Amino acid sequence: MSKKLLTLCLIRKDDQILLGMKKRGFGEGRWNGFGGKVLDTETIKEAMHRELHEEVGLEVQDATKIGILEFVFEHNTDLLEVHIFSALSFTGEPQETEEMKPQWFSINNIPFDTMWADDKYWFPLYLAGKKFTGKFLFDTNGDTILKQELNEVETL
Ligand code: 6OG
Repeated sequence: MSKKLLTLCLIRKDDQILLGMKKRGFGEGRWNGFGGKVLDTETIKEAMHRELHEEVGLEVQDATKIGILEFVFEHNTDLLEVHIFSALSFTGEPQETEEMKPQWFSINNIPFDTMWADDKYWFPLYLAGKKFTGKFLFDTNGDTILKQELNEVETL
């Protein structure tokens, strides 16, 4: 297995959360938080800030790590370790970029049907202010979860 580190940042304002429609590449056609691969030259947190700026033009000051999830796809030797951050304030205006089209969603109306299948399991923990770790095995095309494990944790 070769491990790849990625980031994912979720921004919440009152009862709304900001998601982006991925316009190209991995996860195209799905709503998700903002993030991407951690470069060799940066820390995970630096990558989170860089990706947030590149994908939606925002800066956050108060991001805290809330989860670490591992994803594996059947017949694939990559293990994606995604570090998930939550922020409650930001500066800048959400901007559509080549990669993402941002939109605010009510936390009561999150578009799980057009998101990665794992999200419906861990979003309730995120929205309840909990921290978590988990592992998901997907089928080859990423539509179906074959095996999963999700745990609430005190610290990460
Ligand atoms: P780029 O390839 O665009 O980064 N990501 C996932 N997010 C969720 N919710 N579920 C998954 O299940 C995911 N796999 C990857 C991490 C990809 C972005 O997508 C996230 C990154 O933010 C399989 O550089």
